[in-house]
Amino acid sequence: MTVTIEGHISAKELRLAIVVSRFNSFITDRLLAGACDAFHRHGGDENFLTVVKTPGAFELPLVTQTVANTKKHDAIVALGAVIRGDTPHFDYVAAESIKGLAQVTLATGVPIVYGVLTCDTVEQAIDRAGTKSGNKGFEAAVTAMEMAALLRQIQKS
Ligand code: INI
Repeated sequence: MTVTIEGHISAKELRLAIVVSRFNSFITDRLLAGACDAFHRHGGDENFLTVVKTPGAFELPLVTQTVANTKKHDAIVALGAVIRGDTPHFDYVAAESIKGLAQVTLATGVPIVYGVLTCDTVEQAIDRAGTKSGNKGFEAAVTAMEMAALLRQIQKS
């Protein structure tokens, strides 16, 4: 018989950390609001939610790693907004944040969901932070719920 393992989407008893960068805070505040909204709408307990703020997206990997190593959270959502400017800085920050977070999730075994916008324009970022294209923070929090449940299911099976 085939065994199919899938994570359900619920925040009940989920210990969630959200690590969010302050750079481009007019966008990241919206992502944070979306992630918190998802957590509460799916039955999350305020006492199980931790929010940690970093200066920019470049700092997300180290801070997320530090949070993950406390082993106090079932999943972590990393939120940020990297918006292209006139210099190659965008490429370095975007590349390092995704590379670093991918390393942290594999090294710690804690599900880390990448909710960092990488956009060419401010308009694109606005679209993804609660207007035309939904809210990436909300989506990232839902993915974190599924990943936490999925890993738990795999360990139980
Ligand atoms: N940080 C961001 O989160 N988004 C950006 O768009 C950005 N740009 O373009 O400069 C940015 N830079 C700051 C960076 O994350 C670090 O905080 C900084 O370089 C200090 O290490």
